Amino acid sequence: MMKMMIRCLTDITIEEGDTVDWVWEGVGHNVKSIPRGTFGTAGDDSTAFNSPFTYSYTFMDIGIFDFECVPHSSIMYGTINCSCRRYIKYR
Ligand SMILES: [Cu+2]
Repeated sequence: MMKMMIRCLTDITIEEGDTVDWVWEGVGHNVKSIPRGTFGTAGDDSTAFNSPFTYSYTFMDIGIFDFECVPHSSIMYGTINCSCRRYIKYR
């Protein structure tokens, strides 16, 4: 499991099956995937949550996933690069 703080310009690399935790340190934040619908906190753009609050999502697909905090989208956003596990699967 990977822990991260939601801050500006957050770019991390994980492996498929890893869980990312967004841990609130303040008030009035949310998480929306870009484009929306892949992951994110419940509610619409105006729905925000206050500390203490954690949003977790397990990435099962390889890809590049952008996200933002809608109320602070100009400064709170990032990219999660989900790569394949570093072993070869024989089936
Ligand atoms: Cu925010």
